Amino acid sequence: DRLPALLQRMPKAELHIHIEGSLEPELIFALAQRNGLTLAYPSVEALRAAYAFTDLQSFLDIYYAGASVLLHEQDFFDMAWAYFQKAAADHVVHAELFFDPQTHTERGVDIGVVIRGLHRACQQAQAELGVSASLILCFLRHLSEEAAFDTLEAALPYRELFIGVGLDSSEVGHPPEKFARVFAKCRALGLHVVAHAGEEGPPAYIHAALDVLQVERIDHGVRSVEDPALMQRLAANRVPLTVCPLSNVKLCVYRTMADHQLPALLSAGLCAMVNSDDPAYFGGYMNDNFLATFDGLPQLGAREAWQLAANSFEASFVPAAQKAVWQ
Ligand code: ES4
Ligand code: ZN
Repeated sequence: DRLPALLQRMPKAELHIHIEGSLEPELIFALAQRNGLTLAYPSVEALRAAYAFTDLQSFLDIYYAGASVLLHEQDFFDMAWAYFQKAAADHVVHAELFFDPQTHTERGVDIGVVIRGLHRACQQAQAELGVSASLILCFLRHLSEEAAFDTLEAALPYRELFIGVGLDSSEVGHPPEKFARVFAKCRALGLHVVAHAGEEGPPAYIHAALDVLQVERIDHGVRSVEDPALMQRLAANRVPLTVCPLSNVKLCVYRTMADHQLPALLSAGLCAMVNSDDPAYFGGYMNDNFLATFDGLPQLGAREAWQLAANSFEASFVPAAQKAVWQ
């Protein structure tokens, strides 16, 4: 079967990767040692054994604990550089990385330390791996809109080092409307805008992300299949959905990969594509996601593989001239 080789070798873009979610247990322990920190887990194996999630919140608790070893600019660089090497091996030629500044500023880390470290890794990825990369600052939706405004203000000295903003963390109970004003300000600043919606939250959150936040892409969005009118809207407007198959199975959005709705999204003409979300926690990077998805959903074949790659470039925030080269 030549499909696995096609999945691995086809050039693709990754548009939904939380860079803190690429922190492998080995690097968590190495950074803890380097920074003189003690972890709540005795070993790499004990930490990895704790990666058994029942829902989004059970994951987020351990994800924020893992990120607590990041203190210095070099730590952020090392984390992102490790990710770019994995991405390049999977023929990711363009990546748009989410980062969560509030996870670090709440621990006293300066936002400039975070952004400069990540930006330096992005520059080295282009220079040494030929991977183009940009940064998307995410607001934590379980915190207040005022905290998001404070984060945006602190990030403005680095405005040229990130291309957009997103909205992540605990979805249910924190609808898009909560962040209407801060997203309006971000749009006025010329930032791209995206939001997680319809991962655990209802289709109404996807409508609100589009109507109230005026986002250009929906992160996850898999619960749109419950709302036929929403499906038509997403297809007609080519609103991209950055789907993360292994994430959805690990967080029990679907019981098994065979239950995943990616085939339904593609059949309905939506601009969906495959992403890794938090690869260190969910069982792998881009190629692992493609292999698991096509293995669990045998109705997907070479035609869909090509469509997913084309969709990833169409949905990316790169200039049209560059898209034309990749597509
Ligand atoms: C996340 Cl899978 C997921 N959903 C929402 N927020 C997140 N942050 C990191 N991974
Ligand atoms: Zn995500």
